[in-house]
Amino acid sequence: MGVVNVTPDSFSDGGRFLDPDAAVAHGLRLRGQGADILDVGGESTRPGADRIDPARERERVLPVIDALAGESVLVSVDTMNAETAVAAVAAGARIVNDVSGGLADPDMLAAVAGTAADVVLGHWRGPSAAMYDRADYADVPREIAAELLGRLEAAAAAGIAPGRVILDPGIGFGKRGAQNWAALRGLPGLVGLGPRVLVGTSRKRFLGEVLGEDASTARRDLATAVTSVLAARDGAWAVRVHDVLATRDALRTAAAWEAGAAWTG
Ligand code: PMM
Repeated sequence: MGVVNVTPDSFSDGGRFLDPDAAVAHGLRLRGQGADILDVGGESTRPGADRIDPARERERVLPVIDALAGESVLVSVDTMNAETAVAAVAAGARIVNDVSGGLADPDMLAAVAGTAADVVLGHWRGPSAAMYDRADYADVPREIAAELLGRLEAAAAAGIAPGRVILDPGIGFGKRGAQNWAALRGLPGLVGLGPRVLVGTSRKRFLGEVLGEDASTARRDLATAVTSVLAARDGAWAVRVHDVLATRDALRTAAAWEAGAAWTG
């Protein structure tokens, strides 16, 4: 899954693709590099970010989704707003990616249920502006799994069958440093719950902490590729990344390693 952020303020690529044509061109480039899904978002979720007006969010994402879906791209919309989700599906998105797992907008799950879209439910403990206040865990993987199971049940109660759900441990959301590594170590358990699992480590702060805080974005892309390969090895259905080429190369290399003598290219 390649990231297309149509925002002025996302932490690693804010402002680069605010113009719809630039965003579409970027998305098509990512598809050419091997992305199977493009995740289009109009609201930054970086720590401390303020919420934006949903109408402004739709102005940003709908033309980009429309154009990419018109090029037969499988598009997801990264939104916590039910109205934006419904409008995005009408514009051609086939996955609603809600990092809040349907908690930020009480109308989200019912809105998604009324569409044919699949839904990503992320592990989340509160809005970006305050997300670290609730980063208290006795057992990180167990609590993530329990809370995501709760969201899966809420989705089912709203009319979304489990087969339409993709779970996401929400790396960086309400988790500090080592809590993110604990969440990743818990991936096999999360995968064991049944639904597909999506993992997003791309360029996040916890990678910078491992590499040294002054690590360049390019070095975080290398660390992203490594963590994405390990997530895939542990059963992740998809990985969400900014640098598709690096992760695609890493995944191919790992697949050749796995294939051994059966490798055919
Ligand atoms: N991370 C960001 C945004 N959206 N969606 C999912 N499903 N999982 C994530 O980990 C995730 C996400 C972080 O923001 P960015 O777009 O600036 O990288």
